[in-house]
Amino acid sequence: MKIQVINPNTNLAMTTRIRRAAEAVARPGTQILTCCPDDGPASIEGHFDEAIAAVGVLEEVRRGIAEGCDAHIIACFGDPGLLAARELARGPVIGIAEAAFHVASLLCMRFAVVTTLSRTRIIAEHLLRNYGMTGHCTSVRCVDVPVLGLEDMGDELIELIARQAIDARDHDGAGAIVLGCGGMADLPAKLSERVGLPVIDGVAAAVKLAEALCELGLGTSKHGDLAYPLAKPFTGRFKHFGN
Ligand code: 5HY
Repeated sequence: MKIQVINPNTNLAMTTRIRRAAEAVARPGTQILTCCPDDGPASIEGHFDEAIAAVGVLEEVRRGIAEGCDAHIIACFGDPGLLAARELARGPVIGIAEAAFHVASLLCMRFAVVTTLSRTRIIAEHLLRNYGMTGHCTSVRCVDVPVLGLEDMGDELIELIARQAIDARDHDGAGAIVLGCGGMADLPAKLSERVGLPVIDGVAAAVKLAEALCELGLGTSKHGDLAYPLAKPFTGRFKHFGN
């Protein structure tokens, strides 16, 4: 089985962290193919970044389809381009936010999200609403660290996230914590021990869900809502999307 894991931003160090997290949980027979767009934002921290990054996601999905990938994972907590990617693909396409929400909802009555910047809280709230998960989420908390600042923080970052997670546990009624950034993919074990709750990283959750769907012989429904895009010419820099 080949699973494509796409980091929608262009930061190679973050792509490596995401790759390691995916490979750590993949079955022995699963090949993880990680990638990130050549063009696009170095990090995704708002609606504008998401919109630009979504085009890169779609280009990577097209490439993954051509390379025979069985499933595709969008490893950014905003799940940029998810539905458009599902129109392109026959295999499962899984966003790490949606994956993490569903896994967390199986473990507790109410989970909390701990993400990066306060300005991205609304993105997580929109996803919770769109995925029908609002009733399962007690709060979206932020550590107010830029996405690319996560890498160099070490234990300081653990403490910042743990503080929010403990407050969510003690004051919001959270029974589990969802990590709201692909750049936090290497932190669940340390945080779970520190906080005493299940801590879910969407990269790992998405890999296991993708494996399960592929092993069940299930892929994206191509009837109706997520049918392949209609054939039409595209012009200019998007000419290669045309058919
Ligand atoms: C992510 N941004 O997972 C999101 C996290 C966020 O570049 N990768 C990014 O803070 O929205």
